[in-house]
Amino acid sequence: MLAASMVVSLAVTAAPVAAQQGAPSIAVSGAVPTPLTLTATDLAAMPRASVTTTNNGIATKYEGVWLAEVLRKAGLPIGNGLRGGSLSMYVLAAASDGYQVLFSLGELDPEITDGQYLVADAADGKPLFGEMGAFRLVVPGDKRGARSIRMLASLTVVQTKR
Ligand SMILES: Nc1nc2c(c(=O)[nH]1)N[C@H]1C(S)=C(S)[C@@H](COP(=O)(O)O)O[C@H]1N2
Ligand SMILES: [Mo]
Repeated sequence: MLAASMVVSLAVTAAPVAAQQGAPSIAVSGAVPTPLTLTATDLAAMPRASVTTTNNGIATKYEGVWLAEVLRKAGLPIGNGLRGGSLSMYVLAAASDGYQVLFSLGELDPEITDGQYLVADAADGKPLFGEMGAFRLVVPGDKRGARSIRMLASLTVVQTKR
């Protein structure tokens, strides 16, 4: 009797936990026409790009999707349409450990700067995992890796102009 009731209570508590532990994703929200929740499957279906970083002489090839493409998918005017009010927008990238990094929308537009901002889901041919998290925003042009936010969980777009 006791064993049977334990089995039942385990089953009841395990189901919600499994639902919470669904595929890792990046929430794209805020001042965007089309809020998104992107999983690795979604990123795999988007235009792919890669960058190589070198850290203490060790090269790492990150693969993923340009951040600009993610923002375009969320309906932002990347490219020719990025002008006027869009240039007073920013993107707050946040990780599951609480780390946050801020980018202006203008710096992320490949028609405005040569900056590279990759939403990476793989390194050296393997999916990211562990303390990297499933996703990392890699900024290879930076002198230090401080803005290359691991465990990327959300991108919140904010319009400052009123
Ligand atoms: N989520 C998260 N990302 C982070 C950090 C962090 O504390 N949390 N530290 C940053 C800093 S200060 C550096 S220098 C790099 C280190 O990345 P690396 O281990 O690939 O060299 O990660 C960056 N990304
Ligand atoms: Mo750092």
